[in-house]
Amino acid sequence: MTSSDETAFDDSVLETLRSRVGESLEPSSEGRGLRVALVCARFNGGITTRLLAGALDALEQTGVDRRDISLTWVPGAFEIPLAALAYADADRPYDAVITLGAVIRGDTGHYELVAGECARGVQDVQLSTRVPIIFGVLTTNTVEQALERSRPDETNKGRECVLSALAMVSVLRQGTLAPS
Ligand code: INI
Repeated sequence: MTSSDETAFDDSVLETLRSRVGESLEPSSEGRGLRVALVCARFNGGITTRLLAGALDALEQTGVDRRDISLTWVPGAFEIPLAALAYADADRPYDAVITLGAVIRGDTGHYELVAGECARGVQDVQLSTRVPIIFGVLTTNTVEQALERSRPDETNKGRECVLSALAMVSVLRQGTLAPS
């Protein structure tokens, strides 16, 4: 979910904040030269393909070359972390992995298990490999909410995930956070 108008980041405060710290590591949305992997669940595919379309549009707009994008389809959200790990610890790891799925409470008795284990697995992979693994798995109460968060516009969760991926790759390459 994106910030609301009331709580969104206000760029005009950045200059002042920069002047009050020794180092300010700030995200970029430049995708040129980056290799990005997408892991997309087939379960609730009517929703996940909308997320994927939003992500692919954003990758193109931010300059990521089509040949630098790899896409893997997995059965459901529960399988996402394993595929993300395979990308993140490959011989030539991807710069970021974007995971896309939809877990809808109404559909399942084991909503908490599927959604919770997917989130835990994604976090485990990024902390153990240091490769940003972006959580683009919708967890909603209804199909309507999932449709709302996968609209083909600026609010599309898949699009938001691409910007998060580029942001994390860029800050992890700067200043104190850059690998020595
Ligand atoms: N997988 C999802 O991606 N979303 C769901 O809502 C869902 N439900 O409702 O159960 C779901 N289940 C499948 C699960 O992710 C695994 O693929 C399956 O359990 C096999 O391991």
